[in-house]
Amino acid sequence: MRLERAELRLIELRLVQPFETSFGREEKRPALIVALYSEGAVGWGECVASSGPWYSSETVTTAWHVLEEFLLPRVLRQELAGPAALWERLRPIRGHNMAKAALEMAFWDLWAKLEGVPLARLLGGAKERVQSGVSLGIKGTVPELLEEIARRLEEGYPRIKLKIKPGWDLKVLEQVRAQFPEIRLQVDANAAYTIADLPLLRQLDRFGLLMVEQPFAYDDLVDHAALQRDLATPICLDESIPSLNAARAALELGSCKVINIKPGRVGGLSQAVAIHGYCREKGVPVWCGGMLETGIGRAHNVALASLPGFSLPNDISASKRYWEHDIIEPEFELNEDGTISVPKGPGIGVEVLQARLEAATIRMRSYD
Ligand code: OSB
Ligand code: MG
Repeated sequence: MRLERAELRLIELRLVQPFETSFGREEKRPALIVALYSEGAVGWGECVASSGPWYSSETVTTAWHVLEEFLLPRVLRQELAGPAALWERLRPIRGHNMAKAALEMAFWDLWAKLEGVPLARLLGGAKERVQSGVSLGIKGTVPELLEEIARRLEEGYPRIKLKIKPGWDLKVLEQVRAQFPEIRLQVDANAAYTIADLPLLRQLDRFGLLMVEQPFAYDDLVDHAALQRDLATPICLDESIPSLNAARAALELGSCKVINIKPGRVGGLSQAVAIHGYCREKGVPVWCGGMLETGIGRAHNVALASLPGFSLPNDISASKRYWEHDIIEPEFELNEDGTISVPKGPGIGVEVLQARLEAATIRMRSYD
């Protein structure tokens, strides 16, 4: 297949409610959308970088630069035999996984559409529904958090993830557990602690958590291994796993017992599938994380989470948990059994609403 044309588009959408983590608060979500055109079809990808280098070193601006100057020139007008061949052309560029992923995922969607098959099936996924979960940001007060947990449970979310940071941890969890003793609960620190917090982190074992996600630095594996030796609760790594090699190192060192796979963080779906395969061989459960994606990125995540190793609830919530109006149709909805359905149409299986996209666009450029 020959890639005929590409479009980069910077959009911005307002979140229905601000989202606060240990690294900051977001009220609006910028997203870099990639469209690839070939043989009358279009493939869509979404770059999950945010406006600043907080979750990772990438931003929407660095991603645009790397896509325009280095990634697109390596693939436009080229004859590409499939997603593996595309990855071989992107691989020599170091880092910039979110920029690579946006392009790579658009290519997977395009490829699946030209083959006339759902992306989920092309990736090797058989599930018709994926387990949903919801990630709740840091709130101003504990009662506000308790109220939101109650509301999310009422909506049907079968697993709650809480963001924690020093000062918003044990006391909050005590009150959450007092009111909700049985719910499936996990926490995510987004690297807010250090090994000096070991005595505090040991106490997390009291709360019956499914896992504690990324307590230490994004580039640490050694301290995570020390903590995991001391903790009965499984550690899950997110930021510390940018590649298959990092996943291998983490499992060899005993730095975690669970891995959160985000295609954007690892350079795309090929790498995500490779990490899934490695974890499956090792008997390590995985789940798909989220980055407050629009329906485009969400559709990719749903396809990935349909693979068999995604055995834990994913950070894949319904469209309306994030947006008043998503940019795709049909929107993703939560089923009564706490799952999200995998679309059955070709590619990502959802329609991108061009008018919504145009209305949210800040900058657009076409490349051929
Ligand atoms: O660490 O998982 C994270 C959102 C932005 C950046 C990092 C993270 C998150 C989330 C939200 O937890 C998950 C979602 O998209 O629902
Ligand atoms: Mg995380």
